[in-house]
Amino acid sequence: MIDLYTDTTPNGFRAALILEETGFAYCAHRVDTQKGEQHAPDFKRLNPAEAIPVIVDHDGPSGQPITITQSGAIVLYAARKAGRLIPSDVRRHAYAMQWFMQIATDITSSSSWIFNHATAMPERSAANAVWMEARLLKALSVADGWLAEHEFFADELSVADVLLYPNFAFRKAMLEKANMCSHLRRWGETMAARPSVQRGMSIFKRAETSA
Ligand SMILES: N[C@@H](CCC(=O)N[C@@H](CS)C(=O)NCC(=O)O)C(=O)O
Repeated sequence: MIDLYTDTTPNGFRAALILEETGFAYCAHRVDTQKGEQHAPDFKRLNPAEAIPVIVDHDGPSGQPITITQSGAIVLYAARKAGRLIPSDVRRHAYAMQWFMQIATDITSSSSWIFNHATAMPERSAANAVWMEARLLKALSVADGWLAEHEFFADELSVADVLLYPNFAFRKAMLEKANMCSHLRRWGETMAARPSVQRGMSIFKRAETSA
């Protein structure tokens, strides 16, 4: 059994998606970051960085429990444990790793995150928000160009697709409004049709506990 501590944010949904996709039994606990529950002492013991998502796999390596933070690390851990979503073919493996890194660093951390916080920073600037939106759209356009010639980032479903989907879902309306990234939106529809993605994205709309 895996305990998942998460919230309804892109990073949080990544962990839910990989657990749904790999089919491990898990129990979801909501940590409401808007209410500051990530700062509670019990949660801080799980992640001193005071951020979701966190998993505790009670059947970890050698049967011993393991606690893992960082959405990307959780995606890779579950994929490896399941023996899925990390292609063994060398070319596909390289594509999966390249896009996993590009999504984790260029698309989500240095573009989507900054854009998201542009309106919440102590000194707000409309010009900065416009600049950050353009930067995010550029980063997403690079993924769009790749997906024009690839059904999935590694030509088969992989950890890279799981990593990006929640961020894409949060930015879909922006892309539609800008009438941009048709290939990325086609990929998003393919992902959205997966029952595992639907379950992961509605994790707290369903029962509080999922197994
Ligand atoms: N790099 C981390 C980022 C984790 C993160 O920033 N989580 C946010 C929610 S998406 C959070 O818990 N923020 C709480 C806070 O900043 O106080 C990951 O990928 O898991």
